[in-house]
Amino acid sequence: MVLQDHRDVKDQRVYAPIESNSKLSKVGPTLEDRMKQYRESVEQPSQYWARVAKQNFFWKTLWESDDSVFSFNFDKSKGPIDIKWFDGATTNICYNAVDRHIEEGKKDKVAFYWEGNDVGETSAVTYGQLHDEVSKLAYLLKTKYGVVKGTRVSIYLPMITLGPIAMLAVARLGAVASVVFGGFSAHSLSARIIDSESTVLITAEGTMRGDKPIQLKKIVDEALTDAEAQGVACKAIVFERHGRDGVPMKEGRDVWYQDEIAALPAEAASTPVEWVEAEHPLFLLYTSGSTGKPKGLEHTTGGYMVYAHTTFTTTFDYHDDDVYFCTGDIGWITGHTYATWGPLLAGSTSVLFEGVPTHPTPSRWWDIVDKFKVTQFYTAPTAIRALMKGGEAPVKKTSRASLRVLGSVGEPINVEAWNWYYNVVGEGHCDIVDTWWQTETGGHMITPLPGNTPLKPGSASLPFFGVQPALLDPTTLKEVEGAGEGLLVIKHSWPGQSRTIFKDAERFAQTYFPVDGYYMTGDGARRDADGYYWLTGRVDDVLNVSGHRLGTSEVECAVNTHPDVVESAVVGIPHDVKGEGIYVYVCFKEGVEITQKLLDSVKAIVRNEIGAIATPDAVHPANGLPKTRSGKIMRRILRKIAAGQLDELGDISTLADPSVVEELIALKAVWV
Ligand code: 6R9
Repeated sequence: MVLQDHRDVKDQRVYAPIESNSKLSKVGPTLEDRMKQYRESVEQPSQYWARVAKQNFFWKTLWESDDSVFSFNFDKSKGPIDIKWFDGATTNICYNAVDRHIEEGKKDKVAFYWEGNDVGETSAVTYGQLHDEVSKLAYLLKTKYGVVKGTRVSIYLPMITLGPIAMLAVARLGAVASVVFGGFSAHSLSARIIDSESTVLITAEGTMRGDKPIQLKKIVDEALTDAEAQGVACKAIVFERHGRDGVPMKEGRDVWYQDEIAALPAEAASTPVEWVEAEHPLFLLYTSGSTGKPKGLEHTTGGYMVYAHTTFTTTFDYHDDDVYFCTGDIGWITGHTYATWGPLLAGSTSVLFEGVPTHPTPSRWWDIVDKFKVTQFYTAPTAIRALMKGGEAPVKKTSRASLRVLGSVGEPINVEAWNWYYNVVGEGHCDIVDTWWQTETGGHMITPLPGNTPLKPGSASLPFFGVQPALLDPTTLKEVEGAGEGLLVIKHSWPGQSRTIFKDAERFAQTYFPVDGYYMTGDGARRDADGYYWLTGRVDDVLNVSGHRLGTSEVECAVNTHPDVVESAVVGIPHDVKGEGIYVYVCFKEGVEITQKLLDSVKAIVRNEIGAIATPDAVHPANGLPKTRSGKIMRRILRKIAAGQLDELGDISTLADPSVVEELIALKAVWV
């Protein structure tokens, strides 16, 4: 494994927590307050988490003893990888996220302010309304589709309130949701429906992204036909978002959501919850790894619930009257934990936005912030960098006075973007929480806490309660003590940890526990003398494009489906907005004439196979790829050529044919 460093200049400044936030902070105003709680959480993890879990949730039945709320084995040599939290207890997360708040008098509190793609399209859903809608959909799923505890239900939707409603309805029945990002292609969607063996898909006929209409149903038709051909018969419930004209519906397979809901009996509004074990699966979320097809990471009910709520309320220092806005799509883990479960479990009011930050103007997000008086705002560095390009004026036009906390997630935030976020968006009155975590971790792992933790731009700072990070030397695989750099691993389980890969426990063990006793994150990090962590990027072949995870092999597989391609190699290149761009080397078949059209067709095939987020930034024709004598592609060299760092190619003498390097450089001069 190679440590890379994607960071730019190091800003040595340390920013004290915002004073007004310190006065509010539930953890306390000083780092010592945080450390005291941290020490308790790692010295007595059972007691700590038992206390948290009892305080904030309803359990139908409790776990056996507070002395052992968890058990885990991270060491393959001692037996199978096994992670359990609150085992023996029973609960229902939908009950905790909706019904419970109603019983506590929050029936008329707004759960979601929804803001559509176009200005003027807006609505609000209270907890009472949410309960009715969730109940009805659960009733429909149960009575018409036979969805029961454990059934997998796929969800493929734009950012409309039906997204969280569908996730809640599925969980109400103890069924297992698999949300697929609405920007994914038919192929990606069908692969996920097939792997999860979903029997129902909840979707919409279309959406708008800025000026661009997206016909989701067309993609769905292709995906469902494909799934059926491969033995997975999946039905579709289609939400009418813009209209039914010209939308083909397949008899016996597709129905309109609105028609079905309108036809339900009155009792549908009070569908009871299904109590499930704490370790019962809650959802699958497919994510990219360094090899093979995307893996369906499985999260379970009790631990995820406790972790989502605790991290949400703590990292954003959530208070009862706050209005929170997360721009993450429900198709990603950020949209699961921090646009859906965390905010709902806390009984918060949050904003759900369907559109893009630049439509109709680049002030859109800040207009929304002012409209709903948003207090906490959570987005990704790539979006901040894109908005930075448009200058300060669109931001300055708005007030943003309500903001207290600005969150960042998805990739390391570069110092320029951090400063812009802090000074321009936050005008120096907001703490920035740079939250490091992963699909696999379920929730925040390393993060500052508002009003509490001094901020160093570019550092995610300190571990969250209960989280025990360590750095391993990449050569010796021994722990690095004190300040230093290495592979970031976690030594002890935490409640939000993913339990397995759906149908592939072996891959889960191999991928995440290659070193006995540690959960391997796949990221590299540096720890400074204050114990602050500085994430340095992936150490494996996973790309991070605009905060989205993509495997190099996944993109290569897509390129290789091109009829003129013999083989390909994909590497990341630094990109000033996306963070990382996709650079594809392609060897075409003998006799194929290289033209711009041909190179464009390679881009198109990747877009069609995976989705627009995977569209390559550059296609570099190659006569051969630099390989070792044992046939291993030397990506290090490909990365350097792509980035134009020709004086840093290093030793190329171990290549089977060193002349390919010169050829590649010459071809780059002509085509890229
Ligand atoms: C939540 C999410 C996980 C990967 C992770 C890391 C990168 C996320 C980061 C960050 C530096 C941060 N990452 N947050 N790197 N600083 N604050 O993004 O999950 O899509 O699974 O991606 O994203 O490389 O390993 P996921």
